[in-house]
Amino acid sequence: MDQDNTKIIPTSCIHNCGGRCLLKAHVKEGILIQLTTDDSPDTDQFPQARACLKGRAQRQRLYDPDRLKYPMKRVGERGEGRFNRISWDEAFDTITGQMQRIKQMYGNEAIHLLYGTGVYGQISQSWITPDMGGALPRFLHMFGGYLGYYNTYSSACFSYSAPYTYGVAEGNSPDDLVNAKLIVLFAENMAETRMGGAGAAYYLKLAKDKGAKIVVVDPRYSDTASALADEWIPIRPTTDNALIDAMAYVMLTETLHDQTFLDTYCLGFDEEHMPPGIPAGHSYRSYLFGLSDDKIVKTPEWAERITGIPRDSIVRLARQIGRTKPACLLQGLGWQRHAYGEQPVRALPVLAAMTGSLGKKGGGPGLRLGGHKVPMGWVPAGTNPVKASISCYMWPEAILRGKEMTAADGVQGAAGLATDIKMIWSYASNILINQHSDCNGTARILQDESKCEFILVHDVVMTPSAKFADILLPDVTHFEREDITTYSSGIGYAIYHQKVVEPMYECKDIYTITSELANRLGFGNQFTEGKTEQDWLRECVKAAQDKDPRFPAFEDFRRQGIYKAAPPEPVIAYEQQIADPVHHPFQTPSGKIEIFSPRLWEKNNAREVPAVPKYISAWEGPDSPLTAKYPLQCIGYHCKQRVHSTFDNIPWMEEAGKQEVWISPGDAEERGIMNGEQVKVFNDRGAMIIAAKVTPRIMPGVAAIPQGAWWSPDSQGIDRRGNINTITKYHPTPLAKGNPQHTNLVQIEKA
Ligand SMILES: Nc1nc2c(c(=O)[nH]1)N[C@H]1C(S)=C(S)[C@@H](COP(=O)(O)OP(=O)(O)OC[C@H]3O[C@@H](n4cnc5c(=O)[nH]c(N)nc54)[C@H](O)[C@@H]3O)O[C@H]1N2
Ligand SMILES: Nc1nc2c(c(=O)[nH]1)N[C@H]1C(S)=C(S)[C@@H](COP(=O)(O)OP(=O)(O)OC[C@H]3O[C@@H](n4cnc5c(=O)[nH]c(N)nc54)[C@H](O)[C@@H]3O)O[C@H]1N2
Ligand code: SF4
Ligand SMILES: [Mo]
Repeated sequence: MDQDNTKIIPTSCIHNCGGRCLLKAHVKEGILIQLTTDDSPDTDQFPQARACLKGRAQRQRLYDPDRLKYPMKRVGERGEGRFNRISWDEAFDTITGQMQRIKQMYGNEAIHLLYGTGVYGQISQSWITPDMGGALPRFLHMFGGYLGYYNTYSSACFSYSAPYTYGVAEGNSPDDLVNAKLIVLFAENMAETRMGGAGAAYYLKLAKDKGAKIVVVDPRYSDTASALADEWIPIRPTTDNALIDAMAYVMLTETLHDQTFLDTYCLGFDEEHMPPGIPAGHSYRSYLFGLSDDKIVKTPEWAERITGIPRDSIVRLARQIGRTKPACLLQGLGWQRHAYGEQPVRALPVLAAMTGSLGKKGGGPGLRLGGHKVPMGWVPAGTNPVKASISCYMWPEAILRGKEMTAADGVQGAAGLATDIKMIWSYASNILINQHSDCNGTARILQDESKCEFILVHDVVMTPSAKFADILLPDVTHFEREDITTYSSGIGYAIYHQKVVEPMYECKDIYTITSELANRLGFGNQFTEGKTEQDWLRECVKAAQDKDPRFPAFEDFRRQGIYKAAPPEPVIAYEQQIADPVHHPFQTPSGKIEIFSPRLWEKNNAREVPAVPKYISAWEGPDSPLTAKYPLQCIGYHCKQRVHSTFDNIPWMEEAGKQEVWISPGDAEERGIMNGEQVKVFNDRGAMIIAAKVTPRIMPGVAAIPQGAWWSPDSQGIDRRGNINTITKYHPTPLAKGNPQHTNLVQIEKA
């Protein structure tokens, strides 16, 4: 407390940005008057958990006059956004009534907990996986369960296909970047996607200071490329496999590869190392040299035609990688949010293996960065009595035709679904309309009340998804409750966020809501065990202390707000497997790095799910017949001004990054478009009006829109804010059933 009665209370920022940053709330007379951030010494080992622009703007969210203030029920058509105020009593009665009715009529499997990533915390977590806990899954499990999901919108193709190569996906931790001589980033824009002070972008900067060469392969001259790269290689979206194939071809023909490494650790690189029973011509090498079905030799000239990258650049990059051993080849998630997003994920590891870069400092397996972990307990959720789950992306299909869905549609845990989805619980999620593909198509599904009969939304503001609620509940922000958060990509920090102001308006947090619902449903005591939020948090810390004896006492942790677990050394992925392959095989069936995957071979779908990673021409890719009508490839990207859709309603953020479509000068000139002019971006699925950013920072033939803008259709159905999901397609990827939201063809014209 300083002399003018201002208290400084540690808190955090809690959204899904891959970071986790410390905030310090300056509170005077119950009002949060200022936010500052981590000012402890900034060292390589313990970088400050400094907040980015968004964390520092959190007061704008807390005191946003448009916050939801009381429970409401829908009075207009679904999606229209007309609501009446109701009491909490009525809200609770309606929810328990609907839950019981739906359970009785259709069974618990008809209740779907929607993917949503707005809140991270050991009590209030919104993104739920079976190994996590939290109040919401605990409550739903006790009610008899719900239809859950696997996959994420983030990394469906990555997480699903990397294990086919490696068994378990690992990566070197970000603090190892400083040991690298050459870092090649594919579809990885960490300057925007890992922005916190303790994030990967910080280590990339340290690596550059130490002399690492940095190359960025991206259709856009991203912030990472502009701030840190020595070279930018623009590429047509969906074509990275062709680039990688041609580089592998160059390395082989110039003998730049490490044959001993391949012979020792890999399955299926060449015909000499194939699993038994596979006919000749199916190794990766045969594919490169035109000895497999397509008969095409994967030369740099071939790749130039597909990728748009000049032949000489391909050869130069291949030599640079081949001559720098180890090389740090890193993938972001941008290239796997595509039509055949499974393929590049498994292709880059081939180059990593060819250069023998695995298991070494300054190298890596060609996957994503890994990280240091910090132990922490959860509010225990128990297990879900409903065993079936769907890919998180396929819920609209499960509303329309759930009963028909089987393993072929990606249903896991059961042969098929017993019912269509009849109720959606959407907590801290804008997936319902904004973040899922094809807003117009999704709206049509949701508008039909005979399909999904009840939609519950719990958020802090009237988002586009909130407008589709039948019952809309106002949440507190994390400043108005207590929790602990640990999730961060890279560095192992745990952060305690204290309640810094009292709950505003009639807002209620998820623990209070689920406790009250449990009471009314008759299992209140079992649910709460008589514990307050803080009691649960003490148990979470106790679990952490059991695993890490240095974890501070609860009161100290709460007062300090942050615990920085000491990372002794960088994590080096597959270090043991490389050092001692006999005792530490890879966790694949063969124990090898499966460049050729027998498990994929058995899928018997060589065109869309090949056993070795291949270039597959995308359904809305650069050589699709649809380019005649819609000639531009339109990708989205994750931008610094928002975390997805969170912060889109905060005007300050528009000053940091505008909502505009990137278009190259040539494409703009052809269409008579000037920088800053309003343009129409459209295809058969929808249209939006948005400002044009005419810039050489994007590859000709490609357009890019920052994802996450709030879908705002006018009376004609034309989106006026520029939500890229107006034009994205619902089309699950063949293997992972993931979201190909960066694969879209559009036309752009003057508005
Ligand atoms: N076209 C396209 N679509 C995409 C992507 C893309 O690249 N392109 N990216 C995808 C990815 S990777 C992801 S992870 C998803 C993310 O999609 P979502 O998980 O929906 O993420 P957000 O848009 O941030 O929405 C989170 C919601 O939480 C709310 N929220 C924030 N704080 C609180 C709180 O304290 N309490 C409550 N109750 N609510 C809160 C916000 O208002 C917002 O409505 O989007 C996916 N959609
Ligand atoms: N500030 C901020 N940070 C975030 C988020 C956010 O919304 N805002 N979201 C967080 C979440 S949940 C996630 S999942 C991650 C997402 O992280 P990513 O998925 O890695 O982010 P994207 O911006 O979708 O893609 C990264 C880059 O890939 C490029 N790209 C797109 N298609 C291709 C392609 O075909 N080939 C190549 N080579 N490049 C391509 C894009 O131009 C972009 O620069 O970010 C996290 N961090
Ligand atoms: S990097 Fe992420 S957690 Fe950190 S302040 Fe920014 S938005 Fe919040
Ligand atoms: Mo994500």
